[in-house]
Amino acid sequence: MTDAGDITRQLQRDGYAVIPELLSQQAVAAARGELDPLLDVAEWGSGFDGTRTKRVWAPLAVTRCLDEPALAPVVLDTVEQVIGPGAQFGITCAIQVHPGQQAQVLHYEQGIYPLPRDRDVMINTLWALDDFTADNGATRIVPGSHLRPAGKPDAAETVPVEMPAGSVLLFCGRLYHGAGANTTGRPRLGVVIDYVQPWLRPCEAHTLSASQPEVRQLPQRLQELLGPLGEITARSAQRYSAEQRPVRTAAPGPPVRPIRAPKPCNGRDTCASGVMMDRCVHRDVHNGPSSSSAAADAR
Ligand SMILES: O=C(O)CCC(=O)C(=O)O
Repeated sequence: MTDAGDITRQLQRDGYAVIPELLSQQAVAAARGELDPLLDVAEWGSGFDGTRTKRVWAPLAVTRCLDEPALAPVVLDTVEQVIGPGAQFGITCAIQVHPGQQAQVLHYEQGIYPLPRDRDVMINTLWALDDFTADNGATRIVPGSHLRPAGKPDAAETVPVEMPAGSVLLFCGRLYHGAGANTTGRPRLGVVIDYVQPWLRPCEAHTLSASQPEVRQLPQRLQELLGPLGEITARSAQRYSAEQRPVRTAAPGPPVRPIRAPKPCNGRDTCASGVMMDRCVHRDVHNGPSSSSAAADAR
């Protein structure tokens, strides 16, 4: 399946779609070759991420081996059809699920935003750089769960998305899913590239994770997705604004009174509170502690 219209319809109906072997085996091997050394030095995760799972966050800042999947035309067309124009990257991350890792807790990615579950604001892609199988930690999904109200489904409702290396799983930001348990002796490598509507703050600060001079050398489309060239155009702004808000001018407030610095105390004048300065409770402010205590001593 490589038609964005068909994939969009499947996403809307089932919440997910798989495009088998969209990446060539050479591209898979090249990506693995660049990611493996980064994963070797990556730390083990904890809690939600998994104690037997390693992650390389923001890989697009350090390698160009994922530009091809990140810019796959059929993926970008689908993203635009489902969540609209001007998308930017959300999370980008290489995820290596090692032997012994338990199944991840079920969740839905756009749950990071406190929004109602009545629309998709995010499309997730998970690229298999190993064959994904039921026993090596293939992502488990709950088909159709994007259309349900919030509430974690039962693990028994999940199905593993088995797919050969080079394939991509696209799923709605509302679909419940999680990495599966790896009961084999070999790690499973996948790359997550999420796309979010342009008005949302991405989970990662892509504009900071890569150096700007380097980012400026990248293809224009990649710069748009990373942020520096991203913009909410007039067209998309109209589409995303929940309502047309009138521009309000601020009501005139009381006149602003100038703030006067306190005069140094000379023991005769009155301070702003109307008290002679040598008796004023503010005298330490006017005089400084040492001179006011010197004045007290003199009395
Ligand atoms: O690696 C996977 O299969 C899914 C990981 C995931 O959903 C997550 O960490 O949010």
